[in-house]
Amino acid sequence: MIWKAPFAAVVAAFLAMLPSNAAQAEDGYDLWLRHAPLEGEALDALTVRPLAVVSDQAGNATVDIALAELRAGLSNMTGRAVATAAEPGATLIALDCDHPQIADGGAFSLNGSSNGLTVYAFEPLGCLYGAYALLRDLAQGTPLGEIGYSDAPAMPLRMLNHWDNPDGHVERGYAGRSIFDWWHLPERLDQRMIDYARANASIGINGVVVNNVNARAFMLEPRYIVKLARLADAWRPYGIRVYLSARFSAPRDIGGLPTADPLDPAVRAWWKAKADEIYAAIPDFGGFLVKANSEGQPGPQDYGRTHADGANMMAEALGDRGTVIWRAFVYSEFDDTDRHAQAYAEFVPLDGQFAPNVIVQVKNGAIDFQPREPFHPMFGAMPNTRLMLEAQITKEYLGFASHLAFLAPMWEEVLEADTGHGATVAEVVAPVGMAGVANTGSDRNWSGSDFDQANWYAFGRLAWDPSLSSETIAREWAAQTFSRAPAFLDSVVPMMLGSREAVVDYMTPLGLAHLMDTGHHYGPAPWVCDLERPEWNPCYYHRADAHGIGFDRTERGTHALAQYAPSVAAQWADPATTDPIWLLWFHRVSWDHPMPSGRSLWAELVHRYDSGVAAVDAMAATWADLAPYVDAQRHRAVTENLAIQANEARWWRDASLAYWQSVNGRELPAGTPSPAHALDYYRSLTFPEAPGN
Ligand code: GCV
Repeated sequence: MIWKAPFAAVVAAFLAMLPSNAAQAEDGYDLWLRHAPLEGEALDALTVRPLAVVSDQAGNATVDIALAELRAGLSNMTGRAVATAAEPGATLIALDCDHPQIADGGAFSLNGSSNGLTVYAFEPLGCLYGAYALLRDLAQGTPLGEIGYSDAPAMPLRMLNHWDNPDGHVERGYAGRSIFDWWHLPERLDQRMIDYARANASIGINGVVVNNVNARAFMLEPRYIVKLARLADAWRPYGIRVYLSARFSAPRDIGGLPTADPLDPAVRAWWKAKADEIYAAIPDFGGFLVKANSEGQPGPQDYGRTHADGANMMAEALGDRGTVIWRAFVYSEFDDTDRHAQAYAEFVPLDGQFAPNVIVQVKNGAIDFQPREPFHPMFGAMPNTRLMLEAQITKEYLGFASHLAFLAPMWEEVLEADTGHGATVAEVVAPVGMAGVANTGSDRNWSGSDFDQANWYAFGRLAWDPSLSSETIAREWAAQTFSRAPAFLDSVVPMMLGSREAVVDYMTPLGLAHLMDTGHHYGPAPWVCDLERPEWNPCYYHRADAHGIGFDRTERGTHALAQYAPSVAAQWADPATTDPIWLLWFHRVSWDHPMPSGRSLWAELVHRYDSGVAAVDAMAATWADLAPYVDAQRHRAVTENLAIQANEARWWRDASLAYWQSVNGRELPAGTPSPAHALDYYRSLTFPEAPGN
């Protein structure tokens, strides 16, 4: 076997030339916490001397997790064992989790010294966050000696909302079944529950609502409280508090009362007793999330009471132990005003009436998580109410799990928006927090696709620090998840940053919205005009006819624009000066309307659809070139998703154009390919089995 040694040497030399991790097959389970082997200066800095990770507070559950994470992460990155006690001459990573000069709430400071680095924090959770931050920096290839800064979360509440049902189905979930195995809890706690907490803690998530806002009352029963308590115990060391979506009619549904009227003393007593029962099992229970009087859910209006009456009643039951998060996502089929205006109309008059432990949770836009929406006019309009932002991480309206759409630019757009009330959206919600509708599921890669992990990551990072740029987040995530090679990052980051705009272009360009098919929201159906609830019809939103297209929300139309502060409304009042990305959201214009590009509206619309399709083709080409940097398994998975996306982008473009042509009778601009099929074909497609419905 004389050839073996040289052959092995040649293989080793060849592998060394390849970008890191190219040879290892990976299934995505490790998310951004892979801690891939370092090289060069970053490796030298950690291996020049023996490495030790220590803390005087070892023995505290949270500190122990921080120590274990650092030891495992450093060992993976350096290929060396990491000592658990200080040794003379060692590089020492120390955790000081009892430091009076650091603020509470998770703040930390990373301080380098000649013999290593100390993570200072006021409390163990700060040390845990500091440990994850240190690992994040190292995993991106930053040499230890260059790391030194302080950080603190900008928002107190950084939470995920799961739309997971107790039977394992996830509403708007595209990553398999629910990660919560309620059936086997409390006896069996899946390892995934720990890995999930770990992933969340690594990005600063500190609250989880475990069940769907379309809630089942039985999840408040004792048999579920013990299950929840097991989860709470498992997640506590990771700094995560559990919350429950509570069905407002629970006193009637499971409590044996004839009513759920929030002003009824028996109902109030029922909620108080229920809260006491939960706190007896879970002393740090976070509180209730409530969807009331929305899409068929029960609520205080069923009894002629207001949202404030309902929220305050539950807040009284929790007392200073917890928080009621009351959703502002309300609209009614019995209200014929513009759906856009209904939440503001219901909630803004209640400003100042909510109890101190009530938070009103507002979706980023006034309709429903569309690929692009202007910020919700409630932000800034309720100065005496604690408002929290709700974003959707799962891509209900952005192509499910198979379309690559990095959502940080969408959230950045909202967070940076100036409300005209003296604050940006980020500034309005910073004292309270952000919630993201989770995209996790039982799929091995958690999110249904590798790139959807980036949205989970980005949500956490933005909730921690809304001033982070999408580019920074994309770079961090891609370096940790795939490869830190500059050539890879310089290519993949721009691809990610442009990906959401591509979806907007091929689905709902120029301010169009809600053109997805009914119920499951998969694929285009702009032709749907006959659903019983008017505001569920795509036609309600596009209002296209032979003369023009778009929703007039100016004073000539529904006047919903008036809900924005005057300086903001002024930007969107005139179609001639409205940024084209919002044009059809606020205006109805003729197909010949002149656009800033010099094209007519019709030509511009076609151009945008084509741009969206071309952008997906470009993403696929970029990704193909990146094969040397990514393990074959994940590279192939992304490639296959991009192929689905390329087909579906064309489907969206072709079906939409075929429909618009049937309405406006216009030819496509010269040189533009015709839709592949006639409109009837697109209309005939049905997908009753589409996931997440
Ligand atoms: C949980 C949209 C979704 C629903 C979701 C609702 C909400 O309407 O399609 O699935 O219900 O928003 O946010 O409550």
